Amino acid sequence: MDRIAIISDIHGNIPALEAVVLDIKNRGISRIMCLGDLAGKGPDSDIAVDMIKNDCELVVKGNWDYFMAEGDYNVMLAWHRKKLGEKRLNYLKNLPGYAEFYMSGRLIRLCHAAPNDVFHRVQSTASYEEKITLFKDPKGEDKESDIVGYGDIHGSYIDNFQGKTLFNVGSVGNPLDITQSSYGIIEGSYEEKSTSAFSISLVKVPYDIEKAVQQAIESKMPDLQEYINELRTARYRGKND
Ligand SMILES: [Mn+2]
Repeated sequence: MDRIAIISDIHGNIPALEAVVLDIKNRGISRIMCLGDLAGKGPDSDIAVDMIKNDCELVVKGNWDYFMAEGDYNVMLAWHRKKLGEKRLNYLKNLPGYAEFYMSGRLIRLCHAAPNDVFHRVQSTASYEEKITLFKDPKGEDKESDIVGYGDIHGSYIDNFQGKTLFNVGSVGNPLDITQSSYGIIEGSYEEKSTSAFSISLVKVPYDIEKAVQQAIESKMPDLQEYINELRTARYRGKND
């Protein structure tokens, strides 16, 4: 059996990333894949990119990674871009949109939001009609996947329907479901096309939120108060909606 940890949405929060990487190592798991949004929102996008580049065997692009590398200029983006520097921005720009492989006889696709679109947001409450579109072949051919894993919405869940399994690993650095870092583990036979047992588990890891808040304050980052509220409450921009 092979075990692979799947992490997403780090958003420059290093205490959260360190807690998750430690939890993964403590379980004896050596393989990590990342579903994007390494950068932006939090104070330390540069360190997040360096750690992910070093620790992960596969990384796909998120909408914030796109904003960083290719989005229109604004003051907030300029602050994060300055921290990232040209080399890391280039790394983010060249990340792939999705990854696919077989595990225990299932074709798995991993992406940030949708395999063909970093901006196509599918909430956990979306209809099956909407969710099923994520399984389509991003190349426009007929190779439907059996399983899709994604990030983007910062809240983890697993859903089974129409013979498919959809899972979201939540967010390491900016969780918006509960105030703990989130990631997933898939277990099965990697690159094996014959069917055997396969599992997905979703892990929640407590981390030092006040340390992350302190680092954000010291960095003098933009949108500071909104970020702090999200870390402390797991509510988007600190509001109930
Ligand atoms: Mn995100």
